[in-house]
Amino acid sequence: MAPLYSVRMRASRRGEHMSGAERLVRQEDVETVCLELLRRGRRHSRGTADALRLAVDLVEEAEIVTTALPDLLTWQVADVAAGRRAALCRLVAAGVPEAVAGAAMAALAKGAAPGGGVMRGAMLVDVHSGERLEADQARGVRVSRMDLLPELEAELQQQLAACGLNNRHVREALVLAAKVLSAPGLVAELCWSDDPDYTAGYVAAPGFGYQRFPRLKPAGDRRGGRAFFVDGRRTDVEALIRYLERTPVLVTRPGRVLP
Ligand code: WAQ
Ligand code: MG
Ligand code: MG
Ligand code: MG
Repeated sequence: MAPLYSVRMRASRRGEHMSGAERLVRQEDVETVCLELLRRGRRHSRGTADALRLAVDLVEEAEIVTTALPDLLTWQVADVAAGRRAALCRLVAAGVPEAVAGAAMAALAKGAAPGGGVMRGAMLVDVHSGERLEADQARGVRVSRMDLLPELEAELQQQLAACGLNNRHVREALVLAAKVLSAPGLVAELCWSDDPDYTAGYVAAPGFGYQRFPRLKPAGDRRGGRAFFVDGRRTDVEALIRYLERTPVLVTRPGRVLP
């Protein structure tokens, strides 16, 4: 395999997170991807950035892990309240106690960072105690060093286009969820976007797929985020965080996209 480079971007405005992205690319694509992320981070639906960071790191080839995309399905929901009820119900089905799932949803709804802002990364929630395990609750755990094998891109875009879902939010969230679901001790993930013009979100879990809900927040709402539910009793949390942040994961196998 040719060497891969991790390319990460984060953009902020007066210290507030605006957008971010993480890719794993071949050497000949590093420049193009840097430029693409620079342009994307500068102007975002959350606001124009006043600071932007780009990081490029060569990835240790021997460390690369491969995984599959989760199967995708959509639950049609009439409104935000129905979407949140359905998401809660799917989290419970995935093994998260209702009280723990409900508390995490409430935290995302009001802004999970201290003071109610948006976090750059995800909350890490113990399914047994409901406690938050991430060291920095303003930042959270930012999953990085993952991407889709370039040879799978066209197939994925076709599958998604057939369901009217071929947009960047879906493609990137699927890849992120693929890495998250491959992590040791991970029970489930809950997400909805912090982009004011994107109201969809999902619940994902190992062996359960990526189950999306078109409405998990009202249009115009700038609050969103992610919660990773973990089995705190049986998981080395430090190792889990290291895996999420550092281990390069390449998605080499497609999933199904259900109509
Ligand atoms: N690692 C951890 N948390 C992240 C990451 C990451 N790499 N990227 C984003 N987050 C967190 C962070 O708190 C953001 O504020 C929040 O998630 C939302 O990020 O239709 O667009 O990039 O199926 O705005 C999901 C639904 C869209 C897609 C998710 O998230 C669909 C989305 P965004
Ligand atoms: Mg983003
Ligand atoms: Mg994103
Ligand atoms: Mg966003």
